[in-house]
Formats: sequence, structure tokens, C-alpha cells
Amino acid sequence: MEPADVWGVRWEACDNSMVRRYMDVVCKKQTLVILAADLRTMGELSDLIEEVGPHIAALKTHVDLVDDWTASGWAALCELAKQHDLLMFEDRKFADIGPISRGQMSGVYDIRSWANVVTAHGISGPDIVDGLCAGWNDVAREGGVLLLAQMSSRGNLLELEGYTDAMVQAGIANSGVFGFIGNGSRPAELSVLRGKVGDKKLIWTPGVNLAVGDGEMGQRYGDPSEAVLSGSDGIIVGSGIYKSENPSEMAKAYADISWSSLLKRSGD
Ligand code: 5BU
Repeated sequence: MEPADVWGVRWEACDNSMVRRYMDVVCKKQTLVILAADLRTMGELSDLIEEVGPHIAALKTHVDLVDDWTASGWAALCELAKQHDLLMFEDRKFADIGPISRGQMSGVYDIRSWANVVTAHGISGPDIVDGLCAGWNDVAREGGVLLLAQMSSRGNLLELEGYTDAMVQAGIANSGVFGFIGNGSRPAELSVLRGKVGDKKLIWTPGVNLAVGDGEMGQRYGDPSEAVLSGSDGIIVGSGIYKSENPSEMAKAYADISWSSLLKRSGD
């Protein structure tokens, strides 16, 4: 199916270069699954990508979680992700002032050179987005920032009155913003967020699992289909896939659910 038919107004309205790339990959691979690859060794990570690569649209990493990280090993992993047409998404949750965030895009991990999308808190003010984009610009690349408008963990302070609205207001007009993180475990709150975000930006949601309910250490999970029908444009799934008996089958199950929910949403 053509992306313009599947994504509707959102296909024309988006203003960040990575958004269309993502929307296109979703339609080609028929999946809205973003794999949270929270494994601790390079070997496990590449095995997992080989296994589930065909069923996911993006690879979400925590690069500082890997025990045996090397620059050359990581480059090989990025190459493997490229073979599977995956967007690289470093969930770094940057939070510092603009110039420092720009510097943190380099350093040992050199995130600016391989990530297409990164997360950031807006707690330090809107200039963090310009700082991160300047980081990409320093190596002649472009990317998109996902601002945390909500979180999936219980008791998070983004739930305090006014925070989410202020975050959306601060990010909506900046073309460096790819979209917002919404809470996949609370469909009603997600619908409200969708209304505020409109069609120009995407919403990606962690806290998604077929086993709905409370997870480990304050994590909360909601249903993948409900998340997409409530306005999620990408479901972030980690342990639901990599801890299952058969990660490939499970990734395909999440992919099918997410894709059919997107088609249902676009047909409504
Ligand atoms: P899980 O195994 O599906 O629970 O993994 C969730 C992932 O999403 C994990 O990598 C978190 O760092 C990430 N995450 C989250 O769970 N909740 C949030 O609000 C944000 C990110 Br932002």
C-alpha cells in the first residue's frame, strides 16, 4: 500500500526528514514495531537483529548498556541494521543545555554518526533540540528528536499538571522534532496526547506488551492494538519480544497486530 493512503494527512504534514523515511519503512515491512534491544553483549544483539529484523521498523538501543562495546563491533551492528532497512534509534534521553547536548552527540559512542533518532527530555528548555541537531550537522547528517511528553513508568513527574502540554507546545513548531514519546500503557491519556500533537509529528510509545499490567520495577504495560488505535505511530517493545521463547514469531505477532491496527485507524 502507498504510504500516503496508510498515513493520511500525516504523510503530507510532517516536517522532519526522518519521519517520511520511517513511514515508508513501515509500509514496506508492514510493521510499526520498534524493538527495544536491551541486551548486554554485541553477540546477543546481532543474533536478535538477524532473528527479528524482517518484522521490525526501527532498532532502539541503549548503547551504554553493552558490556563488550567496541566501535568496530558497533559499526558492524549498524551495517546489519541497514541491511534490514532499520532506523537506528538511540534512547539516550538527553537532558542538558543545548551546547552540552551537542557535545554528547559525539564522545566515545559518537551517537551523531549512526543514530537517526534520539530521545530527549525538555526539562532544560527547547534549545536542546537545536543542540542535538547541531550535533548531527557537525558530521553532515540529519536526524530527528523524540521529546518525552509522557513516560510509561509509574509515578513519573511528567504527569504533573501542565508538563505534557508545555512539552508539546515547545516542540511542535521545531522541524528538528521527529515526534513525542507517549505512554503506551494508558490508551485514554494517549488519545488526549494525540489530539494535542496533531498530524505534523509522530508519537512513539513504550510500555507495550501483549501481557497487559504492571511490569518490573514500576514499568506499566498496555495492549499494542489499543495503543495504535489511540494514536501511537510506533510501538516500542522490548522484553515482550526478546524474552519470549520464540522472538521471531513474537515479533511477527506484534508486527501483524500493529499493522492491522494502523490500517483500521486509517480506514476509520
Ligand atoms: P520493555 O522491555 O518493553 O519494558 O522495554 C521498554 C524500553 O522502552 C526500555 O528500553 C526503556 O528504556 C524504554 N522506555 C520505557 O520503557 N518507558 C519510557 O517512558 C521511555 C522509554 Br521514554
